[in-house]
Amino acid sequence: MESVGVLMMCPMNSYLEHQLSTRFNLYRIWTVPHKPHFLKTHSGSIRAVVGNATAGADRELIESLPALEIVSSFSVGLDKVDLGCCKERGIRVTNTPDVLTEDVADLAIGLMLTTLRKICECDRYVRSGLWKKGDFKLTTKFSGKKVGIIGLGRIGTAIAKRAEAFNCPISYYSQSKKPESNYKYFPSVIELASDCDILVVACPLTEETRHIINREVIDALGPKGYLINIGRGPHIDEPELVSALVEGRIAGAGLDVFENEPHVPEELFKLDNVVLLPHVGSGTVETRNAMADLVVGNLEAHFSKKPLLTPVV
Ligand code: 8YV
Repeated sequence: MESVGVLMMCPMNSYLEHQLSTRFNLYRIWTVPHKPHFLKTHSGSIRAVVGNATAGADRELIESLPALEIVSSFSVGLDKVDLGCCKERGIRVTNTPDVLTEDVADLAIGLMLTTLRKICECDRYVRSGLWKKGDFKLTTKFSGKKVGIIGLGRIGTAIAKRAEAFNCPISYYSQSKKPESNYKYFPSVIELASDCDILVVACPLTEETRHIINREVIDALGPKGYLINIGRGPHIDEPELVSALVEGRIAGAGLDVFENEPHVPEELFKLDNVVLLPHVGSGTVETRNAMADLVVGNLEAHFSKKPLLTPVV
């Protein structure tokens, strides 16, 4: 397969890069000085694109690559891939489901605990020597809080299971009620937000879920409510969230994702009611290696005409 051209869209993971480079003719687009010229010269030989949550395959890229057969994403979320365009052109698409579910769910629980118990602020308190001047203020209990989850897919379900171990009553919103679930279902996000203490975003980003957290939802969550986002930045109307946090219209937020990563609204830096993480939900060595193995395995399967491991399209 050494002659198969594979185009990687941004630096993602050194193990993945190594595995790809030993099997395929790997092009790293971020190292190319003039992209349009590069694409023109190599378009005939690029048969696969490897993207991730940051850079995928939009219509413009897909249309500039006439030999493209497959897009293999180093992510479970496919919001950076034009799935409609891939379908139209018979281009296969794969992602990395399941292998990252536990890590992302673990991180969601971590965000709930760090946000309510102010663990990061406690750490800053000790490091800055403030403890010598007095005890840390009291925080908010996590166990038993009502957790409302938007999206009861693989990750949402894994979060629910973990939160249950903390005696948290679970409710959820999704497009339709899940007959297999005993959790309380709300047919709208507003109703879910009004009824829970902690609202967690765990659904895919689509046209329907963009800004699913808007001012109305934030106000329904209210001044004692917390918002946790391990989905995608654009799920939240970010300026609305920032003003709600600044004005104390919600109690706090734990955010792993932002609208314009790696840029985070600077107003948040001075707030102690937020925990800010650099999109690390799946960021463990074990999980990123498993994701890389899936990306490579899908490409190998495709180019040896075997069934794909995790096909989406
Ligand atoms: C990654 C993700 O951060 O799977 C997803 O949808 O957002 C992540 O696992 C990313 O794609 C790794 O580069």
